[in-house]
Amino acid sequence: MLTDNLKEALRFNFITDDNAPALTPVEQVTIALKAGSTIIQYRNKSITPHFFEEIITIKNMCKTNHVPFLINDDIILAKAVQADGVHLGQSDESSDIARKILGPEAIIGISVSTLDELSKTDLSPCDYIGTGPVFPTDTKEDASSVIKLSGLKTLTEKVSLPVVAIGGISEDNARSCMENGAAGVAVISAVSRSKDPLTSASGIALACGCQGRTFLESHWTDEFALIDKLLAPAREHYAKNDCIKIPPGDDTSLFRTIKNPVITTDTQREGVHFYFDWQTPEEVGSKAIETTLSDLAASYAEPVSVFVNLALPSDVSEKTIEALYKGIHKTLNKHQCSLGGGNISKSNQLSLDLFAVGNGIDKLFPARSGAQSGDGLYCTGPIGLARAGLYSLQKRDLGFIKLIEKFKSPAARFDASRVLAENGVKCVIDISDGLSGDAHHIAKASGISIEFNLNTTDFDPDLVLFCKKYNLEPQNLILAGGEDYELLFTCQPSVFEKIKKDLPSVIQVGHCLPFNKTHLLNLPSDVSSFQHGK
Ligand code: TZP
Ligand code: MG
Repeated sequence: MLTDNLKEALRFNFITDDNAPALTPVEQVTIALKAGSTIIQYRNKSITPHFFEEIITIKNMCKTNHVPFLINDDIILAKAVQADGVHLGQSDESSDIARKILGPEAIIGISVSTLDELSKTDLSPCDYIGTGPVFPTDTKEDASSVIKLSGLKTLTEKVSLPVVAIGGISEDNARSCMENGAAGVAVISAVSRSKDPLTSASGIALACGCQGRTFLESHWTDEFALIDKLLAPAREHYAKNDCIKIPPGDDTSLFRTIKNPVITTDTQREGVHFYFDWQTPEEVGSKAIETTLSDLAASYAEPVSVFVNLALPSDVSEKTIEALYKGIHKTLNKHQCSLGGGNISKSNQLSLDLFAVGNGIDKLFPARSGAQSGDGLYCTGPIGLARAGLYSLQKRDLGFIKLIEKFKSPAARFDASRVLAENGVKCVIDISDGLSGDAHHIAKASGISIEFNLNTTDFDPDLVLFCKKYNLEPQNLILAGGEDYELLFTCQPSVFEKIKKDLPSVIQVGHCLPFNKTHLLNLPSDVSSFQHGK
């Protein structure tokens, strides 16, 4: 941990009291965090495995509120619950072993009360010292003798590590500890057994230069209550949707007859398909629906219902999940599609598995195998923008708003899909993998070759500006960039002329030829298809 951050974090240590008459450790920590405690230590002198849930709850509360969480005495427990560190006593395992087990980032504190103990303690693996009791205390029966403020001062002058004062600390004397060299104070009973714990904790916070915080509610714990909450808008929608007979919430959803059922699935994984660094949970939810429905648009199917299986790490807050579902519901509503149901399970990584059901049209099911030699290759709008938008975000260059929007908020092109269907277009695919990758899918499935003819006058002006700034070739982003979710299609040039009247943004990007050695012709050698995660 950075030294400056650690010093700040050590100002107000709250240590849990496993024996407090009125407040559970979870209640104590809630109050301490609200008051402004900067680090929490879990201390329980009669610990059994039974307390595991309590520890995890407190750890999650700390994580949500960005406060480090330490375990008292037990290095293995600290490792097991992935605590931020450990506080060791003189008779516990050595700090050297703690460092080896918990790693270089862990916070390791050690109790040192006297100069004699100081001379015998290896401080090199430690980040801070806890010293006391500074004042008389009833909380620790085997505490050594009181060292008073003078003892505290002597110790702080002898060591370069930050020193935390402990023992009998209250709102009345916390400031004096800071004035005698302490980097912070550690408190148990002045909070856990106070008649007015929040006021006492706030007084201590003030004395140590800390501020109260808006307490962020912790993580999801009750799967069923959460599912209920998340499905509520879907039940409202059910009343208006004549395709679903039984609303979500039962074991299955019963659909009225869907004449031409079209079904598709998609996965969105944090760190592969989305990053909370630059996408809000609402944007992630919205994009997950658009990208899944985009496959229906490419199949001329009107969306009916989407099922979402959510894999959730336990430290994701309910607020984040609700925002994710706000995006999901908003986008489903936009497409007059319902949430059919889903599931939530615990996982190490946040991801969404989505399944969409649509109603296709009679007689025509467009396929990637439907291209013929003599067809043109067309696209419903400018491409390469989403990849450029992703680069802008990675470079923290937020000026390219249109490009960033295209990456963050693509739209499933149902408007274009209807026009293509009306004109009998037989070969359609949505561009998720980049023009070259998706054109290759078409060429291979249709047994033809595709020659690209990109027209520079069709290049999006923002894309051109971006490429100029970063010395990139627009055609490389167009051919290899993914996630535009425009529709790529082939048809006779005469059909294209008709389509263009209804969809002016349509552009030609190539044409189809009889198969000639390789499926893609005229492809720059440095272009490789976009792959997620690369
Ligand atoms: N170590 C030295 S004194 C002490 C510990 C754990 C007890 C601190 O508790 P309180 O109630 O804040 O005096
Ligand atoms: Mg101890």
